[in-house]
Amino acid sequence: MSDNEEIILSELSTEELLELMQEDVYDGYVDEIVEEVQEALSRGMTPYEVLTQGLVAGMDVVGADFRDGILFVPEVLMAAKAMKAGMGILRPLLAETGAPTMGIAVIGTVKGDIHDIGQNLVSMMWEGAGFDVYNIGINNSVEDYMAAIEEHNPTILGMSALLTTTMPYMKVVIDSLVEAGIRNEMTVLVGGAPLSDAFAEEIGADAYCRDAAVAVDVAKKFMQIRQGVV
Ligand code: B1M
Repeated sequence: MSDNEEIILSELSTEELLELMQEDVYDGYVDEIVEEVQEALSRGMTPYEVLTQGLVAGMDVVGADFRDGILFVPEVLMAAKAMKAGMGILRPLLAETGAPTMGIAVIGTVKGDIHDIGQNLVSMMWEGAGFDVYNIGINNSVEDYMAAIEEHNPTILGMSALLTTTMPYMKVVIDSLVEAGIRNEMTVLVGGAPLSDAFAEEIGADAYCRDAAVAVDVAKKFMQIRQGVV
């Protein structure tokens, strides 16, 4: 909101606060988002509620308007910056569960793709669930994944792709794991808006994760299977 300075956050209902947060993600207002996230947390909302009902909900509208040609790359970059500022506050809170290590995870966005908000969220949520997470960022080639696997010896490999043009690269990575004889040493989980269960199956991944919460549940489930618990 452009006239945000006139708004007294503490006087808003929680519903209004969340609406404002969504609008300010849309408008790319970093300082306002920081204040609103803090206000929402001070009201007792959980970090996950603030994330999903405020920041992610705002980014959903950005996505729809980007698709429809109402917003363009510079505006979307500003929205991403505001979203990241909010996520910066939530990150330590999501991670602070003190849970014992569940396993080691490497996650990164595939080659040709620079979208990282979703995979950063998954990283944070995995950390919060007790995984040691190595986030290798964006635009990862097979060689990048292999180097990270060699260095960290993960039990879970997560890959993210947001573009229909980059999602096929996930299969290139999985095929390389098979060729190297290490595919069965880890669980491969994939995610990103254009993917589906059928796609994950087709490329030989263990599962598709619709969102970060699902990514946590699925990762835990596979860890239990590996440990012979279920
Ligand atoms: Co991009 N972009 N973008 N973009 N962008 C999309 C993806 C698009 C759907 C927009 C649209 O048209 N509606 C469209 C793709 C169309 C398609 O392929 N079918 C698109 C396009 C076309 C492009 C460009 C080509 C635009 C251009 O230059 N003309 C370009 C490509 C750049 C590249 O990668 N080479 C581009 C660029 C950008 C920005 C740089 C401006 C910016 C990215 C900034 C950043 O990430 N640092 C951007 C953004 C922000 C988006 C949208 C608007 C939002 C993505 C996002 O962050 N969502 C997006 C529209 C949309 O997705 N609705 C769009 C919020 C995030 C929390 O959700 O990433 O889905 P998401 O992650 C979720 C789940 O998918 C899942 O969990 C997450 C949390 O719940 N998940 C995983 C994700 N990864 C996972 C990994 C896992 C598990 C779960 O591993 C186990």
